[in-house]
Amino acid sequence: MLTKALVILLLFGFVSVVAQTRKPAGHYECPMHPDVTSKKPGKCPKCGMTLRFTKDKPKEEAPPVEPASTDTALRIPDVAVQDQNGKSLNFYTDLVKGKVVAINFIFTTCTTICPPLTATFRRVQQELAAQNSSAQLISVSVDPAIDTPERLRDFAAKFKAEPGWAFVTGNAPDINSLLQQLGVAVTNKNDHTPMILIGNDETGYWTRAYGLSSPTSLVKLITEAANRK
Ligand SMILES: [Cu+2]
Repeated sequence: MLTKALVILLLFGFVSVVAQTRKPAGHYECPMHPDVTSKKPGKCPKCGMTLRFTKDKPKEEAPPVEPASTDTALRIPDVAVQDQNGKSLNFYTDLVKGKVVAINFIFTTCTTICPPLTATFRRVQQELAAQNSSAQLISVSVDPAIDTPERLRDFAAKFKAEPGWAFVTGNAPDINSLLQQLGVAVTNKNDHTPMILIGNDETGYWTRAYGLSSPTSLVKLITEAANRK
């Protein structure tokens, strides 16, 4: 009886070793939470993003994503956009130039991370207002074909956005080039990242942060950006 069980156990071990050597070495990983890994495809339990197939690193693991990294060389394109009131604006000139801004990336039909991202921004706006901060918030649609200014206006109203928070869309080529230059372009909108760009245009200081961090820690990063000389 014991020998039989042992044989079966050994056989299982052998089969699984064979199966593993035949599979390409890799695993599924959340683009935003590298600590969330899985052998099978699925969604991240932390943010709901679709896990991406990632080849196993031969030796050294990639360094963990830092909460914020500086990006001083960032160029903000001046593409034509429309805000939630249907107003035509130039992205850099009207929304960023000379300002301290925090930018996130959303689409109104998103059922995963955009509602919590937007709720976080709402609380960031309240905390900034309480501190008399002049920092501005910008939410860029990653789905400009669907997200008309009207849809953005309804979305903004749902999250009680106050003035000083622009929701922008535009024609697809313009928005795509904007996303590309900000380093957040994705081929599938559902793979969009919960990343927030925080910057101080006057000093050219830019940093990236995880968009689902606590509002307080985001406000701290925005205030730090504002105080950069
Ligand atoms: Cu989303």
